[in-house]
Amino acid sequence: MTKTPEPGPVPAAYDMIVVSNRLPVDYEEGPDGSTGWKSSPGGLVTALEPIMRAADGAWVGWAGVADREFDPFEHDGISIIPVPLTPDEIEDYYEGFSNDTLWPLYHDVIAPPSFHREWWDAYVRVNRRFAEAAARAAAEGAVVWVQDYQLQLVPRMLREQRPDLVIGFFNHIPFPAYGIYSQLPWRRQVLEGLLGADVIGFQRAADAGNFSRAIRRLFGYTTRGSTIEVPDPDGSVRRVVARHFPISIDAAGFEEIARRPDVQARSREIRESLGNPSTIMLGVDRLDYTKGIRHRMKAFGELLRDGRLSVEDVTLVQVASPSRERVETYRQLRDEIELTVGRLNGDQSTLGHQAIAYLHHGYPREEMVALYLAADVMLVTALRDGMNLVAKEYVACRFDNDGVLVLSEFTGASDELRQAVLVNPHDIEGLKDAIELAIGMPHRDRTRRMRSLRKRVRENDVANWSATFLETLTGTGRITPGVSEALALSLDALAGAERLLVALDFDGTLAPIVDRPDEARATPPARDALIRLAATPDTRVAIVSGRALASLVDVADPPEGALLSGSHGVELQLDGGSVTVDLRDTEREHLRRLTRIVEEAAATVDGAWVEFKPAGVALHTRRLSPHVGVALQQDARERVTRALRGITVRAGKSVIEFAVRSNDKGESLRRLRQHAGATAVLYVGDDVTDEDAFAALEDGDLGVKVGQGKSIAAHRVRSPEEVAELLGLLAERRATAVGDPPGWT
Ligand code: GDG
Repeated sequence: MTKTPEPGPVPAAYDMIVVSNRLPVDYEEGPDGSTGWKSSPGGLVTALEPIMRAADGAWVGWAGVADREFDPFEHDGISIIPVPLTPDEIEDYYEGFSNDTLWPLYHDVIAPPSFHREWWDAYVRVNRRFAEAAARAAAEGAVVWVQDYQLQLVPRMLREQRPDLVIGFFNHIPFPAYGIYSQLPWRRQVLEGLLGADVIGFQRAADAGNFSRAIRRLFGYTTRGSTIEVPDPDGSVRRVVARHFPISIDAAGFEEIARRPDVQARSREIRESLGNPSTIMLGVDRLDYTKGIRHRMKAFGELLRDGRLSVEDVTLVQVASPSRERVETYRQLRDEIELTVGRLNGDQSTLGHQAIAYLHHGYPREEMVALYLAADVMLVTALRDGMNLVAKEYVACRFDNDGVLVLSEFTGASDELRQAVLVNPHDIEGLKDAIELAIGMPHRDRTRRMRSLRKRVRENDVANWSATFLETLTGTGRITPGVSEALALSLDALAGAERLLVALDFDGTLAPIVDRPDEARATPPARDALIRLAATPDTRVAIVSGRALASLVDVADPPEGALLSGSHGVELQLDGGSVTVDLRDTEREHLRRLTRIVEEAAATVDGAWVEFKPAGVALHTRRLSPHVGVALQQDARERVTRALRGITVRAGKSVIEFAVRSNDKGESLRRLRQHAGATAVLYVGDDVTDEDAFAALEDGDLGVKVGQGKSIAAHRVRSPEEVAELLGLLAERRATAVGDPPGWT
């Protein structure tokens, strides 16, 4: 325990803030009256610590004790900002609304949720307090990452107070299907609260899907793939990303503990103290009705009763760590479980062998790891679980590649850990068979499965989880060089599509950016791959550019049969020739005036030039120094908005475009998809204007952003050279998937 710190000089403004119900430190009072703060190291803290330190971050949360106000302080290099709660608020907001309304509701009403208006009032009040604390602490443009179901109203409250912030939210528990969610009397308010975020993260794709469906049902907002279009009060549309980011653990940290000789010795000691059974089965859970503890005991009890297992050979160790003991449902659950354990042990144990070793305690992490190492079979039989980290921890500890994981299909972890023995815990017969299978599994099969599970857990560890989330949120981060493994997997899936559309931006994507736009050319390998793709059956290639169509044709030298979209979709060249949008008389007049205004602005600075397009003009500033360019763009924007109404303005890289028609690359991509009759689409782009196209992607499509910058695309590569690599891979795999066309191998 560290001493209670003096309220020290804490910087007033932070660039990165995490907001969660509980702080990463607990306030503790020792028996001798001493007080202090103790780290409560969880996966989240481990993942965020380095990021928080580097970003000079602060953590906003409750200290775990009632009615105590603490000043902000530093703990292990992280600034801590405690938020107080009164005993009534703990009862109504935390134990009530969070743990007796939302928790059971979001876990598919395994237990009946209670709905009380005074609980809701407390939830709103406490959420506001958290939002205000974060708003006070955040620097201009800071990133605020809100955690979990206790704080779903914070994103919107925060955005209202501080529209400058970048706000993320991660939901650690499932998000239920609409039929269940809609029971919540405050269903609209909660969704509105969440939509205040820029990125809303879920554990599974199915959770994100349920969330988007609820948004469509209750608000009728358009959703495209992982993007939700939220109309803002000023008439503009804000894009919110709702996607899955499966959380994980500090895999290397767990393995390190598991390799310690003292921990291994302890694991042998555990085995001996249980009477050296040939099989130790283990369950580790918070004592919670979602975890399926009763189901696993029932299955085990029946296997013993029917003589399929014997207590001489098999022992079940059940760690049930105390949880939410003031909530009535949890008290009842504890009674029921303890009754079951008592009966089962009474019926089945012998003097020398206990059927179940039941432990209602919390243990240090080392002890947990020793238990994982001792367990031949790990039982995770949750009825509903956002992820279940215990499953991943077991795998991470088994550096000996041994041990069998029995895993419920109703955990988020089962989406990734496919080599576990997957079970439906409601099917007791199936569960019994799975337990028998696990106990009797030959060594070779165990090793093969465990190796593959370990690879998965190593690849997606918690650092990867937080980096991926924050990258999506802020658009910055390290991009894996080349085509990442995840992207290669997605390309594989795409290559099998029935009819594929491969659509790409040109400048900065197929072609490196150059000073003179008429000199831009696709890299030779990219062009080669495009030609091969265009010649593959059921595959269409499209180039989607902001350039005027004529200029695009000149520089892109598109392959035979390619579809083209120029001027952000105002001009399309499909199979039957070129289609240019006809302008109405008023639009023509607007275009004439717009052109004059922008030319006048451009004439004030040497090196700027104007590009004429069918429905607009573009002012290029790439030959100017950045600050002169930005000032000129600003000047042009002001001149245009003073003189004309209804003009669409798009800022790109060293270019600002004004159009009298509001077409964008998203609309263009939808036209192209329809024209090609595509069942799946790949879109690759580097510019902000490509975000409209990413937003138009649907489930099963693939978006790849080139380079840094905020993006809703699911994947990234670094440069046009890597785009070429990606296209080469796709061309190869597509050819294999549909069969090589005649004429080339
Ligand atoms: C929620 C979601 C999601 C348990 N007993 C002891 C102990 N533990 C540790 C485990 C594990 C953690 O607690 C439990 O995490 P789970 O993921 O299994 O479950 P929840 O607590 O319900 O967590 C869940 C998670 O959030 C993260 O997003 O996966 O779905 O419900 O790390 O090892 N640790 C120690 N002693 C114990 O006695 N040291």
